[in-house]
Amino acid sequence: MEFGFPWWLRVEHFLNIIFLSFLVRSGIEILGTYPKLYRSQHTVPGTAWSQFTVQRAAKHKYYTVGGEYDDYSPRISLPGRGLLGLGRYWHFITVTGFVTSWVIYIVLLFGTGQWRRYIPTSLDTFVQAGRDMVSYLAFVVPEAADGAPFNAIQQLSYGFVFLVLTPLVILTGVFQSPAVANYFSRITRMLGGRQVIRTVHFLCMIGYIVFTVIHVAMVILHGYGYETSKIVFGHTDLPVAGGVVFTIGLALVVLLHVIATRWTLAEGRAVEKLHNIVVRPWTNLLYHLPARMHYDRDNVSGKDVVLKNTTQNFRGSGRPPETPEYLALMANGYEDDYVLEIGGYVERPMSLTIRELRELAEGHSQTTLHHCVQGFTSIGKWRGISVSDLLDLAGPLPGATDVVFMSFQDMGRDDALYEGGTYYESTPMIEARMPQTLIAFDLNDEGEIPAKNGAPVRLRTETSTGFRNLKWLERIEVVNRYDIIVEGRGGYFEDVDFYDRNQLI
Ligand SMILES: Nc1nc2c(c(=O)[nH]1)N[C@H]1C(S)=C(S)[C@@H](COP(=O)(O)O)O[C@H]1N2
Ligand SMILES: [Mo]
Repeated sequence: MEFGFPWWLRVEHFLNIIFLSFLVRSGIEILGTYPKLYRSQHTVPGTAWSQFTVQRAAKHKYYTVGGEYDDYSPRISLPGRGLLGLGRYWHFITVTGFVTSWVIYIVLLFGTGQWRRYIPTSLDTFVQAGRDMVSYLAFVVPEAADGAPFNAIQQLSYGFVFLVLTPLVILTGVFQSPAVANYFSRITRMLGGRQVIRTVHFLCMIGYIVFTVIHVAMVILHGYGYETSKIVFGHTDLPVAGGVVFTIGLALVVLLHVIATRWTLAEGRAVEKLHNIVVRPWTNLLYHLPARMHYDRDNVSGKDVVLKNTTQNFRGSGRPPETPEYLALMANGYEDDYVLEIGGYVERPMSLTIRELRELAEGHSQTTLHHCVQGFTSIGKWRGISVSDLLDLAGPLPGATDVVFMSFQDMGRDDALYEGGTYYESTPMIEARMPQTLIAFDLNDEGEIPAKNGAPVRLRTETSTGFRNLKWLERIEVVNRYDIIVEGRGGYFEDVDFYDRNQLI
């Protein structure tokens, strides 16, 4: 068979330079907001196996996570400056292209028989790769085997990148989604759990970077013009033109990065629109994966026995409300004073005390993993009543589309890190009706939820990232449209920052 360099392989090569560089830069932005890697699902401070930050300790004993952000220069990460939401938008926009083109590539590879260029058909390839290595170490460029496009080492390393590293990075990427991880619970366990998956995803990035460095060194060693002529024109006849065209191509990729970075820093909402067009069609499918994973808090895995006080170790994000009203509620014991109002587009508006909530819940609990969008996780056992049961009691009117949750907390007032007004969140009906969408009033059988984790009552949406799990819940309102509330994006962080409430990943 004639291998050569068919046009689709050359196009794929160029696209991959764009995709991988965008994925790495936006990936660094995401990692930077929580630059620590863990083995255990409880990301207890001090137990990271690796960290990429100079900040040693959290700034506050409980409200740790906001202060653990690192922001990098826009020259390094996309878009830089710790803009996690926008980094995620780019990561998912690029992923859409990267995965599509990889699937097409694999189909063409196997459809045309070109897979033989990567997959060794005999053990001799491995033996030959050993000889090639010795040859490289003596600074002699090893020859390609008869009829093959590359030597044995190249064959094996390219094959590894396309057929091992890429499927692995896609798999571990998909399982970053709480919706996927909670639905395919067996696979999540098999892969070692959320933090191991996050670590492997990171190591895949290191794999791509190491591969790229060696690959570029090899291209230079083999002859820049000769190699680029192959990947530009499909043959070795035009080494000068090949070198020039390829170098211009690389310069255009750099220019694309500069434009994308500046555009993102200046026009975040425009990037959000692009994201909504490209990414939402597939992230919306995640609404069809109801969470069903149950963790066992006492027997999560051998590594998790470091835990002494699980509730204290449950990470906290955001500061509790500081109004006299909320403080009085906490001081007086909210058992009697707190009432949860459920109203809006319902037949029977109602208010429920904690005691009533507890009776209606009939001891129901769920033990789940909290996935903060920054990357930390904590396992907690939540007692509460499902939103679906509450909706059945209140009776949504025909045409009700969303459920809005409002907090006692005003971010501008209560948290020096933020601006804006009341913290709120909304869920489309399909998510509100999921079995693990819960109104919780008890964490880890302690009889209550600690103030830092949302006392007295909070929302749990287990298919989604942490920011949507509203704490310090004051009121629930069923609505027939959410796009006329505040900025119309469905939640506090959606309005003031660049987060997508429909992005269950
Ligand atoms: N009212 C309110 N709810 C909130 C937040 C907040 O700042 N205010 N932070 C969110 C974020 S970003 C996360 S990760 C979780 C954290 O929950 P925890 O503090 O119990 O870990 O709460 C979410 N709910
Ligand atoms: Mo978060």
